[in-house]
Amino acid sequence: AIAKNAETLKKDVETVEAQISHHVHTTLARAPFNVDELTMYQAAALSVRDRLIARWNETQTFHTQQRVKRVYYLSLEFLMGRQFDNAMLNLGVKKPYNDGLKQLGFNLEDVSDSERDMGLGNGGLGRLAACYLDSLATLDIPAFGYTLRYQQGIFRQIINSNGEQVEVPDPWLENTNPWEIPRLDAAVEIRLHGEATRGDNAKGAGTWTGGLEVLAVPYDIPVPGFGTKTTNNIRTWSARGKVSFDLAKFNAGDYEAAVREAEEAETITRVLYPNEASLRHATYILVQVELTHDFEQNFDKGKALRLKQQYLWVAASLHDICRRFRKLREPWTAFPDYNAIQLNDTHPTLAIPELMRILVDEEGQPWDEAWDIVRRTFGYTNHTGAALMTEALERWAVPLIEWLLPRHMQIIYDINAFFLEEVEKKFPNDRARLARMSLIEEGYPKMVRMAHLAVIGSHRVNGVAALHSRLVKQDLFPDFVEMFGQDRFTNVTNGITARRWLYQCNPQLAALITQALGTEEWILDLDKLKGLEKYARDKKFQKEWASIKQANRDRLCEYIESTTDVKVNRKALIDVQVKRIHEYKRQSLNILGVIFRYLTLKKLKPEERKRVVPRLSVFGGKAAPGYYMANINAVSKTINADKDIREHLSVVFLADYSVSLAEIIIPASDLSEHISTAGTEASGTSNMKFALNSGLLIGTLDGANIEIAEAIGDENVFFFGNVTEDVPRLRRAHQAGEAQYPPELMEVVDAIRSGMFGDGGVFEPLLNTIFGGKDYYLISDDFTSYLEAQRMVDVAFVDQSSWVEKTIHTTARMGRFASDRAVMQYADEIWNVEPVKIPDSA
Ligand code: 26Y
Repeated sequence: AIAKNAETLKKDVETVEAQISHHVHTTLARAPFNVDELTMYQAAALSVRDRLIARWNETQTFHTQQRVKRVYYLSLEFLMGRQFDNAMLNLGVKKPYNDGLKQLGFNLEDVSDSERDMGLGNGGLGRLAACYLDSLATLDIPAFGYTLRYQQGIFRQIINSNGEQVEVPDPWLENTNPWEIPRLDAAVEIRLHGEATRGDNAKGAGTWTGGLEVLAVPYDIPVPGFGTKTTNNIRTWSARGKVSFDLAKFNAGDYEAAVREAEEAETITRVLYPNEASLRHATYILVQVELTHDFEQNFDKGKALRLKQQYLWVAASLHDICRRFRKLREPWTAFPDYNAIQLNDTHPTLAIPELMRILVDEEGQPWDEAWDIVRRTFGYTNHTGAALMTEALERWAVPLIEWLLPRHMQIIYDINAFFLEEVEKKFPNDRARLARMSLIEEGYPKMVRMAHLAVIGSHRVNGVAALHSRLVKQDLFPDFVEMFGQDRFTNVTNGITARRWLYQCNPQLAALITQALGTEEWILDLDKLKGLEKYARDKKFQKEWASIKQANRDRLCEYIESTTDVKVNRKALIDVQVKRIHEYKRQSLNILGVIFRYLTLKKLKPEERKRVVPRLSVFGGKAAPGYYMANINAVSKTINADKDIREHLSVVFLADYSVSLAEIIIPASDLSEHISTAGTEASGTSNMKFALNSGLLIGTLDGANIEIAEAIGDENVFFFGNVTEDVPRLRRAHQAGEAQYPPELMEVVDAIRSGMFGDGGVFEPLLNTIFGGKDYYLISDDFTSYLEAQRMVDVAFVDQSSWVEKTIHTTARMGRFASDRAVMQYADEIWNVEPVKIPDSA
């Protein structure tokens, strides 16, 4: 058998070599002496793509033939990271590619490094969508992801000499993208602006004509499941002008007008918006926009563009879904039997009035039947962690929607009118309730509350962790719970794919786990990690486990030393906080804690310092443009320059955090920080990735931290801080000027004011919110217990054997945080879809 395997491998390697050479010579038109790593990457990627396309075709054909129910995951973000390594692993061909490339004189890892991340997302929400697509394919669930093909993904982050973030464009498509298949023939026409009419009766068909038509062109990205033939699809839409068809303008000689219109259309998918906070900052200029009505109004140009993005995406996707449905020749009432559409937050909520428009205006369905179809089709996932702040919910100005989508505004008004009639029936004479629940918020201008529209247009609304789902009901939509009952609201705790976040990013640990369990089954059934428990106290196993962590630490340290000028102690406890930089995530609490540690170390004699566990504090993350973050770099500058302390404490900020960088950082971490103010982080997903990779957590009782501790044991998590229930009272105390500031915090503030970290200007905004303002995120209230938890970490780390035991238990108990579990829960409880195995002969 072994000889046979060797024979098969040899054949596979030869095939790989031949396929790569073929692409080098033909597709890329390179002579053999003119091949660099980038070319090699492109050729190898194209050959993997060929394999994917074959499977993709079989999958799509089979799904169509079998008339299966499909899931459509509508997400404005898919933070996929790199595809090459992941695709090879999911297809089970990494070994022959490794050997084949070696034969050709190349090293697989170096070749892989030529790939640019697919950064089509901001953070948690986008990465979650990517994990779910991996699980959907792996579980053989027929699914499509729908999103936009941004020419510029999330900006690249550079840190300037003042320690500030500079944003530069991310031209990820520059070298062409081997993972996508352009479908120029399948473009969809999308109308914007124009004139709308209502039907003759209250629920009759309306019309929408005129305005501007733009094209949405699909580019497909195959998503292979792990160890299965199923290859699903992410369809990304790219906006194009219709200029090539608009010969009238060309013939009239008005070339410039024709081109300008096309360029304006293409602007729609030029860039991914860096997040909601940036919309509040004044980074987008106000411009005058002419309305189709006889008055003019100022719109924020950025907001108008974002609404155009949302509509183009949603309209093109629904057009696609409906076209597929029409081929089945079923009545429209059967639509929800074939289609489950999941709204990833409120960004695709326009899909609700758009499907109403298609059904009522174009397909002649009665309004009430159409509304029933809509509700049975959609599910809505809320990710708004700041659940105590309803302002965080998405709202659009009525005049803006009227201007861009006049027919949809009418439909939204009508949905609202009929909905409020129902509310009135159930709760007579309750004007305040009607105002609270209305889809329209009164004011100048009036605003459409997208979350309310998403709730009433869906059959299920879910939060993303147990605590969060409770807050969604209590704080966000209590009136809707009373109206529709508890059953419409549910929880699906987030999950992560162990394929990327262990098997791929931590191959050594994966190999040890496989060896210990005697099987690779854990990759598909993460609960199997439980089998590691029995080795938790086994000295030999502990040693192997710890040496893998050290290897991963070394790798991160090498990365740090090659990208920054910081020299690090390789035996230091690596303490990591990597995530988007946001006030509520409290990187500030961490950096103030680092200062306190520094002050403490300074007070010790050199021989006393030697007894303190050495630390390397690693920060990373992108901030909304205009958000201050330079204080982290000010602190790191002072501490890293201090010769007495260097060995005991160093602080680095790693620029341009991304999925690929996460794959290096996470396996190396001993401790990671998930320290948001209680009730503000909807779930968090990196907490799961760190724990799965045998890192311990320090955190607040927030988001999924709580459930992680339930699973792995309280004794293995360093919890601190106030709980959600206490947050309102503490905030009131600050507002009333009755808050107490702990002495440790005052000591840190004195050090900052003394000029220890530069002139201190970079700390002013932070100190202002804590002292001048109302300390909304309760830094001062949680500071003492944060320091206490960090002391517990030091104590625990000294006893290495017991620390390693904790980390083994942690990994062993993370099974329930698999995205496979989460996706199965969506499939059973929300989508009502079944796995469909693609036969080998298909
Ligand atoms: C309105 C628009 C500009 C917008 C764009 C992106 C609004 C929100 C977002 C992104 C939100 C997000 O990433 N939320 C995170 O979702 C994760 C997955 O559920 C959670 O783990 C995390 O706690 C939450 O902050």
